[in-house]
Amino acid sequence: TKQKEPELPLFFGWFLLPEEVERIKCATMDFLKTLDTLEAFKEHISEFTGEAEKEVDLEQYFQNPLQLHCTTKFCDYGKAEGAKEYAELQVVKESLAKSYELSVTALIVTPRTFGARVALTETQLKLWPEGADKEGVAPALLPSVEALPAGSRAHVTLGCSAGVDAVQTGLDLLEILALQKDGKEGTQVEMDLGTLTYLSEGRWFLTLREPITADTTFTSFSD
Ligand code: 2AM
Repeated sequence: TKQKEPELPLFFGWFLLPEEVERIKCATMDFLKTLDTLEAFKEHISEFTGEAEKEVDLEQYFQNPLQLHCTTKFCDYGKAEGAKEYAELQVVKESLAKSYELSVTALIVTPRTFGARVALTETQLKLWPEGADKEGVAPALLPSVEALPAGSRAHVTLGCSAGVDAVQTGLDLLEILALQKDGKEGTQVEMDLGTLTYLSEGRWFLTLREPITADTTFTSFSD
């Protein structure tokens, strides 16, 4: 008899431990609370609300994801390209259920997403699939993305605005990194947590003075 193929998960990734989730949520929510009170932010409020005078409560604007994590490979139960190959990698199999410390070096806010940029270590990069950075990237952005170091897309989605899918966070991050590389930074504001930079069209990037670390477990997830 033929053996049944092992089923593939929705995705693989590093999942923040429950006690870490609270800590990260507190720190990042404090940032959101401050951001929407800044004059620099208010000047560009229409990029979030569509109207110049309207106010926005960013804490309400973004809906929280259920479990904070940094996706490595989106498998879509095997429908995604390269899913099976990834699941069968020795390094993936060996790393399941192991602990990893992720380092968050920046936060991004756009009209669509709120996310944390993750700086991967050499060891963590071994779990980052080849070509993952450019998957689903618009052709116009591809040359800039290909010029970024591997793992540039690594992030934790902290929230999405109504009707936006989490996959957008990585795309927003790449767009911001590409604009930065081209020297397209606008207004800069010094905050307690670090330097906040505006990058047009409602895109904000906070470079953290001190990285925020978070303990995680590498595992697969299926709904
Ligand atoms: P995220 O990594 O930005 O949070 C389940 O949908 C998870 O897989 C989410 O965490 C989501 O985004 C990620 N995801 C969904 N579709 C994806 C895709 N096409 N490519 C990469 N990641 C995807």
